[in-house]
Amino acid sequence: MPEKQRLWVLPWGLYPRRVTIYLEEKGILDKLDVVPVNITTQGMDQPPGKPAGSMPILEVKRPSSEGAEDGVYIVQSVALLEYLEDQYGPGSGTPDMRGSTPEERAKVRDCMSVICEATDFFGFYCHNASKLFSTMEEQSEGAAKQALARTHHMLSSLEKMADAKGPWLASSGDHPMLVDCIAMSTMQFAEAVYKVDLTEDHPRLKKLFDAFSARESAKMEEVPDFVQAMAPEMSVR
Ligand SMILES: N[C@@H](CCC(=O)N[C@@H](CS)C(=O)NCC(=O)O)C(=O)O
Repeated sequence: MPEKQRLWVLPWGLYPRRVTIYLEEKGILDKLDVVPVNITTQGMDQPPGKPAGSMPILEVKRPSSEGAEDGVYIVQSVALLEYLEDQYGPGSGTPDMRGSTPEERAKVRDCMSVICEATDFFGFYCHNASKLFSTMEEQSEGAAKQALARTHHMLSSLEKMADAKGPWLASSGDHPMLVDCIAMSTMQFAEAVYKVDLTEDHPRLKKLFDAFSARESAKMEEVPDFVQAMAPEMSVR
């Protein structure tokens, strides 16, 4: 039997969660060898075979031998989701999570761009406001304020674009699309790690969050104690 492709994840991490929620929703988690990477106050583990760098990382082609440089990897969550959707698209017996017409796909991608921008701003806010990063990075209260405001601005834009009926953002179907997995991971991570409710003042996102929370795919691993202890201490809220 061919070896499964390895997927390295920080199990509770913001960007890796996009992918694990998606895999659960598609029912294809068992197609990959999902490798959880541990993080402690000493830093991140480096399991054998994992390339250096942030997660998620998907191994498209395993290197010919340990340490060889001919392995092929995808290192950006959105590219990785698109690749998996290409592999397990219509006809694979799994839900189509990109849309079946150019218009539907455009709507999903449009909303994806907005939630990705909001997510990156939220991450920038956390790095500037949370005690978790205070000894590792130079922090700025002004930057934190601006980043949080931009996060909410983008979330408001997303709400305006969203399908009126819901709960899914870019379709009226019976299952979430790629954009919903991304939005859910952002809202869940914000709540679980930083105790920030990103759905406050965004009722349409709250509707998505509540519907998604009831699904099996939304079950999330425990956040390590040291992260839980420091992360929610924010200089700006
Ligand atoms: N733009 C990247 C961001 C990935 C990222 O920052 N991942 C975090 C975890 S949520 C990470 O792995 N941080 C640890 C590190 O950089 O070593 C993506 O979309 O995949």
